[in-house]
Amino acid sequence: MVDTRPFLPVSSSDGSNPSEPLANRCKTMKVLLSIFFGLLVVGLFAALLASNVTENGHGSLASSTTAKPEPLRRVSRGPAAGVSEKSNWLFGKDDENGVAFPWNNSMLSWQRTAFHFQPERNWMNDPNGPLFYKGWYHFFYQYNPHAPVWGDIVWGHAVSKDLIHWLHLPLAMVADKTYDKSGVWTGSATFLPDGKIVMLYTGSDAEAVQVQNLAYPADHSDPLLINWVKFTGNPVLVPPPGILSKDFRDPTTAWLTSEGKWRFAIGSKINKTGIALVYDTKDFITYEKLDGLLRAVDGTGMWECVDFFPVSKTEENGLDTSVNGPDVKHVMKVSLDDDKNDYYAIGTYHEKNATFIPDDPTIDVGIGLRYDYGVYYAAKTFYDQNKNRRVLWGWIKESDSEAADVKKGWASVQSIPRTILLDQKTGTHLLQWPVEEIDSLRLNSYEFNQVKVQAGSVVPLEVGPATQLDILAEFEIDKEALEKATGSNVTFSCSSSGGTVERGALGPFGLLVLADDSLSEQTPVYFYIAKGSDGNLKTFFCNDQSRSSEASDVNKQIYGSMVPVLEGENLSLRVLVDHSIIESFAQGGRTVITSRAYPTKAIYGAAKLFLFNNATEAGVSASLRIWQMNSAFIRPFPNLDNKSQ
Ligand code: DQQ
Repeated sequence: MVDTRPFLPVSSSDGSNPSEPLANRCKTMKVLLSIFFGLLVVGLFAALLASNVTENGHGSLASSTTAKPEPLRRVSRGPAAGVSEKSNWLFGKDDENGVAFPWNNSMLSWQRTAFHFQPERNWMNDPNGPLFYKGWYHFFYQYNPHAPVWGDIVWGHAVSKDLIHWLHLPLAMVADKTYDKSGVWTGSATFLPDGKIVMLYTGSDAEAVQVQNLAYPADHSDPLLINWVKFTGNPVLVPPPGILSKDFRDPTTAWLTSEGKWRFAIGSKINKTGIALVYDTKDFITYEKLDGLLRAVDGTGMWECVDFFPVSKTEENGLDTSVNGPDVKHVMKVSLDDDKNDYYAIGTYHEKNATFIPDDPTIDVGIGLRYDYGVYYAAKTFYDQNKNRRVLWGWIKESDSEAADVKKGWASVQSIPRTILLDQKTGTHLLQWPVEEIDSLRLNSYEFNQVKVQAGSVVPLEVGPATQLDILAEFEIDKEALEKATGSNVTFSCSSSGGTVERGALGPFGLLVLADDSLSEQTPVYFYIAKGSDGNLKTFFCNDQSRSSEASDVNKQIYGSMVPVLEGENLSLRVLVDHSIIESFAQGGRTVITSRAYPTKAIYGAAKLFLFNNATEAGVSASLRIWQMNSAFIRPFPNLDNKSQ
């Protein structure tokens, strides 16, 4: 079941004949290899001649390839297989026959991240079954070993001692059984009281019916958990009556009931209502479907990757998934297949009837708050018993074209793992923050104190190349201007209020990241304060991608939402810039936005950082600490053959 050669080239299914004698196949292979390498050398030489890409002293592109624009071709296979579109295809209404920007190798290689988790090549999507075991953090993920587009999904696997420096391991599970022949899809891990692990995952079976399967480590004494066994009684669950065969997926981590049974949820829908089905089991072999639903919300469509966990009302640490009681709130998260965003609600779990009731039904799960207002999907948490915290992983997909992904040879990254806590000050929001281990990548730092940024100005921040940064910033806004500004009842929203070019009395102001000297490319990460006609202030946190790239075939949405700012708090920001990813956290992580930016000029040494203030009235003063960030050198696990197996 386990493929120990995940990163070797894989031949297509029609390319080999299993009945051919081995010696013949070896001979054919040698001939093919000689032809292949011959062609490769000629090809590389031709590519070198054609590319002619150099960098000048400042690292900016001196010249570039001018490959002819190509029509974009759609290859995604998600919808036919029973999940919706997985790649980014549409950028505008008429892009069905759109034309690709002539990306050159230099631009494309710059996009690869340095300290975010990515496989060496090909496609990745959802995080699966994260856990800590015998000194290692384990990360499994949806992976296509054959191409940089979604399809042929199996489980990739990597380990790390610190959630940052990852080492790739062989694939954990491949699609080798009837019950997962069309794909080994998303699943979650549960620790049993004796320390053993069970993994429940969705298989898309030979007929593309979604079923639930059980797997477990072949050898619990192996800290690397390299080999996995699929239970002989699989599938353990099939779609129940009333649920369509392609609407039954992504089991959660199980939690214990007070009767000692395990309980978990599975996402589904009935017509347009998103629902979470609930099952109890004593042994993960036989299961009882409960009559009620954990939650159902009209109009939200299919719920993917449901997550359900407790957060403490009183302490700053994470809680094991089975914890409940008066000092605990519960968080329910659903990934909405219809709009590809992760929504959460905070509320109460009622064990007796297995339901979740949100504190505020107007911001119920799927219609209220989001983990992240940018590119972030299919997130999953786990309780890290090593550091007594709950850690959140999320899939950050590409927002360029599939055609560009095929050229790059890879698609998608994972967010920096984030600790996740209840914000005890507001009680209404969660706080997400990059795990503390990321600080180990900090190199030289730059400090700027009380930098005055007048209304309508831009201030450069000299920090060297600005493609791998950790930025902490605080802004103070001119108090007099705050008081003087006239209120209005015009409603502001990041996505529809024109981005940073729309000026208000009290904003926008913040940072321009991945900007070139002339600011022809820039991605503003900013605050906007709106004063209502009642005199009340509302703060918004936004990310404007509209000028992030001169390329036409990338998504240029403006993202963001409201962020609560409490009495006495300064406006604060943390931004992680890692090549084509910008993860930004406002007010300690109450509102978070992840953007993908694909600049064509603001890359390598030409990527710069600026402060800006485009308000018409208020000046701001900014204090910052900025670190250059090291690479995490994510690579294959060394000398694996000598390790456990
Ligand atoms: N990805 C998996 C499904 C899940 C979806 C397939 C969410 O299990 O519903 O790759 O991105």
